[in-house]
Amino acid sequence: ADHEIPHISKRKITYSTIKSSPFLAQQGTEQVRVPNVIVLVGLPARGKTYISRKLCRYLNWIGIKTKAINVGDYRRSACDLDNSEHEFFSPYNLKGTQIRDDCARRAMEDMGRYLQSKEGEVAIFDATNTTRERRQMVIDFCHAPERDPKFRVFFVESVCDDPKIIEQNITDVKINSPDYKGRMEAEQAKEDFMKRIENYKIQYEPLDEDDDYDLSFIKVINAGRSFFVHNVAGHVQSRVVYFLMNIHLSPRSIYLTRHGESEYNRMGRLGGDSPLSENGMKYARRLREYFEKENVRDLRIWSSQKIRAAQTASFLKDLAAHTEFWKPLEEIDAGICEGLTYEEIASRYPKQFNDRDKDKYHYRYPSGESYEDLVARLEPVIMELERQSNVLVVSHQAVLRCILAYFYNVNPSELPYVKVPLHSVLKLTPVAYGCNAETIPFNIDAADTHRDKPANLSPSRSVDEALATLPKRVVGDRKPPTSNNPPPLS
Ligand code: ADP
Ligand code: FDP
Ligand code: F6P
Repeated sequence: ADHEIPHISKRKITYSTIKSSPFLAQQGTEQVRVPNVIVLVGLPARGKTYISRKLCRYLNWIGIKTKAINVGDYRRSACDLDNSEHEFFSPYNLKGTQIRDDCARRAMEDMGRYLQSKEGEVAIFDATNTTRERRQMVIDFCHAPERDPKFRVFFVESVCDDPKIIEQNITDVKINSPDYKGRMEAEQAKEDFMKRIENYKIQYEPLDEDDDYDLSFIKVINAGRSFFVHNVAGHVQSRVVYFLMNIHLSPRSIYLTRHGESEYNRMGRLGGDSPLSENGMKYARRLREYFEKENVRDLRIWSSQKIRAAQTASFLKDLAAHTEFWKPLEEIDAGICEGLTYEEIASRYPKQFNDRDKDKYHYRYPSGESYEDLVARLEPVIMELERQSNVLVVSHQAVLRCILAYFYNVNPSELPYVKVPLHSVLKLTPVAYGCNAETIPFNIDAADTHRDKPANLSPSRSVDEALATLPKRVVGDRKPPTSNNPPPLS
């Protein structure tokens, strides 16, 4: 699996053994799904919850059903918040230690139920797990005799000795947690949290290449400056490693926009390769003015290769450090429906139109694509977005829905209905556990291309019922044409 590990300059990567083994285990002649457990390890304020949530979002987005379980939440609901001060976390506090172990056990049981229910494929166990004894408890649970197949365990340890990062994490996140918020002043909370860390340090046993030789793990050192990867087994683990090696914490913004309005947008026609309308050209010019003012350092522009996107991006070219035209950023391929309007599809292919409304995420246009296909096509784009600094993506309605779903954790049934209007920019800026989103509308007329899910999903519905949520058309007759020949693509 070496080819799956990227070369990242400026980062030190040490590989121990990387075993290649399939996601599905073979039992007799039958293939069985192997549940995976990802166990976080590390002192408090090392980004474990951040990593858990981000990984959870990514795995769900690529279609691997994942749940992150935070043991801190169990502790907060199990006992009085007065028990959140540093004394509670001392290894010499027997009652505290017992409560923490009980919480970990209850969280593990919930995790087991989730993985056993077949609802879940991966569980992320987010606690400090700083002692070998605790880690052994998790392994014993995952490898319990009654489990068939056993849960595959992968440890992700975050090691950080950079006082600036730790201080920042405490200020940004910890003092605002329910443990402290409204109960203590910021300075007092910071001081208490530092003492909590000292209490965990007394017992901390980091993962070790020799002492933990049989375990599978990655150590993320100083927020990704270097990595130690050991004994990776299986598809999920190798994807996790690849993902963790690509994410970074440097401040930056990601700008997303659709191309300016196209001739086809005005006619309500899907796909094709038509040029910008007059309004679309106006938007491209205004977009340039916006980026002149934004003055973004080392801006990279990634545009779809379609004419309408390339035209939009070309207005900005000299403001960017680098402009690239990516095939994977092209709009969903509507197959036999390319160039048609929704009205034409509803009247020519009523069954196809109905099937798409019933399950828009999984529906694949004949000779074309589904949203699910799009997500698979966009995975390298997301990975590259994670690696890069400031980026502007110029793409299309369906593609941007998929990208937004990754950042906002939108589930597959809602993803194809995310609103991405023409002539506006969405600016995403990462903060603590998620990202801030700012929508910048440009107030330039544009066609509305968003069609909501209609109420009537019956296969026997009329064309009018199928078209009940049709957006207002700018140009052309709304009635379906009588001819069966689709119009030529421009
Ligand atoms: P923990 O769960 O370890 O107590 P948190 O996840 O709550 O810590 O800390 C969140 C902060 O950690 C975020 O502000 C984020 O910027 C930072 N962070 C994310 N990844 C890492 C990492 N690998 N090392 C150190 N800090 C990180
Ligand atoms: P968090 O809430 O950030 O996830 O500070 C450690 C802690 O942080 C405590 O809240 C929680 O009790 C603990 O993690 C869970 O781990 P342990 O079971 O190892 O204590
Ligand atoms: O109408 C503009 C457009 O980008 C088409 O090219 C594309 O087929 C469509 O939007 C995707 O949106 P939906 O999946 O809602 O039909």
